[in-house]
Amino acid sequence: MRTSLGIGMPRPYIGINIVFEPKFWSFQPIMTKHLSIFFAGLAAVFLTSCGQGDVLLVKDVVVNLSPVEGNPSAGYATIEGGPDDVSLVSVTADDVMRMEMHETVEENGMAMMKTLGKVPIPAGKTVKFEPGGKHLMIWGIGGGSVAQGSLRMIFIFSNDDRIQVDATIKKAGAAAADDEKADSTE
Ligand SMILES: [Cu+2]
Repeated sequence: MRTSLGIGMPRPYIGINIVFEPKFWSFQPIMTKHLSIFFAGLAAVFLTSCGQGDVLLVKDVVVNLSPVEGNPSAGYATIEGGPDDVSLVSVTADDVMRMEMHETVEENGMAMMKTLGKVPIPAGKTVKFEPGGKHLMIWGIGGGSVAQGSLRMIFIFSNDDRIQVDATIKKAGAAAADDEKADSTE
């Protein structure tokens, strides 16, 4: 009994090794091929969605620094809509006291400022914050940001996208001065 088991035991192991190893190796190229087809498919999906050009993004962010201490500065930006309609719900920055979204509107021949709770950003459309229209009103920009000439901001959207940008701080020009005059009528 013992002797026959002792002799018999190694044989199945040898058999398994010899029979299964070549099969195992021959499976590998097939699996790799399937995986590469899978990844190629994924890449195609990503390329397709990128190819449409509808990626939510924020660019050309500029702050026109107020020349008058205590007066708010104005911020401008270009926002390109993504694949879906969203709203810009807030713009924040760590290094400011307060920031609001405003729109300059004309009422009875007078330029007035209106606070905006949210700004619709339609899919694939460009929305501009620019002098005389929508703008950011910024109070109390930190001296460090002013000294380095840039202010880090986060644009928060209704789909929970948060886009961080470094706005260029420009010393006050004519456009900024006009905007502050309008703001003082608030
Ligand atoms: Cu304003």
